[in-house]
Amino acid sequence: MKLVKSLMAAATAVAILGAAPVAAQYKDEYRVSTVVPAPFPWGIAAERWAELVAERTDGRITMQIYPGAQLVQGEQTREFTAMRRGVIDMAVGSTINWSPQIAELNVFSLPFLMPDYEALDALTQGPVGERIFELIQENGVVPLAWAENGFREVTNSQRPIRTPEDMDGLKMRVVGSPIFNDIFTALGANPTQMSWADAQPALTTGAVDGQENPLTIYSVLNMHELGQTNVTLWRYLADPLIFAVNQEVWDSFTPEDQEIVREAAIEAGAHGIEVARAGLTDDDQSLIEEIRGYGVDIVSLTDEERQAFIDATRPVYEEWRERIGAEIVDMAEESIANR
Ligand code: X2X
Repeated sequence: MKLVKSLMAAATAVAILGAAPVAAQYKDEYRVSTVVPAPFPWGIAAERWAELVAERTDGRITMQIYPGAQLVQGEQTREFTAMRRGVIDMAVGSTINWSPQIAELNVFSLPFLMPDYEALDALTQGPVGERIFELIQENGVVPLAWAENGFREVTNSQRPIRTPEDMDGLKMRVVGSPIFNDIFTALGANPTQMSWADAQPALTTGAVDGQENPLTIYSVLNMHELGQTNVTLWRYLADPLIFAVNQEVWDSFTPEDQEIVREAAIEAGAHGIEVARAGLTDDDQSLIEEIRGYGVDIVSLTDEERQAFIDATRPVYEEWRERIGAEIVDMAEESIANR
């Protein structure tokens, strides 16, 4: 009898509410994927996002961070697909790691396209960023905000690198987009693609001579203790990070909560960018000085020296212009020229 009564009450409620959407059940926990945890700036950005959301939703939305791309067994280039399918609810992911699914994301990996932070901002905050967000949305994932891994500098255990010839034969760990293989092959090095999980033991054992990553990654990992005592500041490319949510998860949130999650991502992204750039700007080189203090040989290239690297990688740039899509590359070049 009780059951019948409550069924009737439910039926009445449905009748009264008509077609109004019934609030979907929220999950106890939303799984957020990253590659590196705090205190890397990437992990700090993800944590800030989770904290702000927990605070502002009074705990309705609890986000748990899973670093090391562990939700895809460390295979960071599968992160985007897993998020699309709902294996991952949310992510703060690198454009490099999502580029196997969305070729246009390789625009950030075109060698020597972005000479400085203003150029990077001109892309993420301009029409290129808008187009990238549209593409992510078309692929079934909701993009919310940008953060930053950073300009990727080249390091190795063998010798200082000042010219492309200095890279000859160096065994380099590279990340999972084929453009990296092409760049390092063009420079005469011997690149091997590896996940971040595999890269760390490879550096520790000396299975590879070198790698490329932002100096924040270098410094948190104390790479100078892993023999990476030669650093060349060449600013050949930078990988932004994107905050995103699986479409079904997004649709299950009330509009009010959607706004909270988006706003929190934007604020966490701004904070993440600040942390990612600290000590690496023209006015504040303190992180570079700290690394030099460990006895690391840090090479800054003159414009002429940098030009030799630009020339050596130009064929790769031109080949990838077509693979990425000439339209978005043109748009990027224009945004940078007008920055
Ligand atoms: O694997 C890397 O080098 C890292 C941590 O920078 C990325 O995930 C792109």
